[in-house]
Amino acid sequence: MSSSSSSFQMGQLVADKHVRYILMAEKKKESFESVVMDHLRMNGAYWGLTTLDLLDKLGSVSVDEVVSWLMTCQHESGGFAGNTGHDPHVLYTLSAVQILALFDKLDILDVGKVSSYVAGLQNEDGSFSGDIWGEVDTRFSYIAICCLSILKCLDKINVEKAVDYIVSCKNLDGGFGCTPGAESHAGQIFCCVGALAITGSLHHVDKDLLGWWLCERQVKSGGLNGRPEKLPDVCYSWWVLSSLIMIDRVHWIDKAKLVKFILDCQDLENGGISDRPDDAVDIFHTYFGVAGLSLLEYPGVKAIDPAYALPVDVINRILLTK
Ligand code: GRG
Repeated sequence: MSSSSSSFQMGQLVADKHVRYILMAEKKKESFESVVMDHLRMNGAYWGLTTLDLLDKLGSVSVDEVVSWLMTCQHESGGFAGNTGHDPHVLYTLSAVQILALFDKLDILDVGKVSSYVAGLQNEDGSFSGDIWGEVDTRFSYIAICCLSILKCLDKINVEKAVDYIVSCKNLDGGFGCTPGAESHAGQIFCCVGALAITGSLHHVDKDLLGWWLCERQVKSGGLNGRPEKLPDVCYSWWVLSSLIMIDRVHWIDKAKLVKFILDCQDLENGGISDRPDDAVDIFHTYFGVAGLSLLEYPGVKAIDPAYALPVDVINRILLTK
């Protein structure tokens, strides 16, 4: 697809409405959505704030308010919880670190403490648990590696073993699952490819085989699914597309059709993006829709890094400084 504006004539991103939707979602604390999201508010904050930054509207929120709430979620172990008073988990720890990175506030952290919490979750076989309860999943390998890389503390873990474990989750179809032998799924593929990209280990990926599996995720409507025979969902615009970019095979899908699918999932009146056209919007799909458009180089959306899931300017600021 050419990146000329003529390719984007089919519909338009109602960016201002999405910004308003995100800012309102934060205020509606009594709503059903807010109540069910309460325990994972840290993830919600990362999705909302990153979307605002991609749309160049991060300045609409109070940094001090967000950062002081965020710090109340830190546990004495160094890990972060999904909300004040909850238990820490590596999932929320990455979101907290990503939010601080967005605001250029990483210096508020006791980096030694946070990185020790994350590194302490590595198991003997190189895998990672999500918290003290021990569930193992390649999601947690990605999260630990991404988090420690942002904090410049990858030397606190055994990277070689971490990579070996991820490679042991590779399947004959070229994809990756959550544990060895588990079915390939686009979400897990993002995690494994992302972790391999960050650690400079992409040579373990069979790029043509995986690229073929990933581009077969595009269905008639232009949307992407997460595995064969499943329905398309806007969130896979992120999981599949970011993986295709990291293995340099993004030209194998029809980008214009995917742009149209994402734009068709917008609530044109009240803002927000849903999983599929005409479904209810939520902040998760709003983020992944906008992030997908960013990967598709949609005009007016800032570029996002496919491995770190943060705007490229934020990642450059972190990685290019000592
Ligand atoms: C920083 C972007 C970022 C991520 C952090 C949490 C995480 C790391 C990655 C999650 C990867 C993952 C497993 C995504 C899939 C999420 C999802 C929509 C799962 C639904 O699975 P099913 O089986 O749905 O319910 P399908 O689409 O297969 O029918």
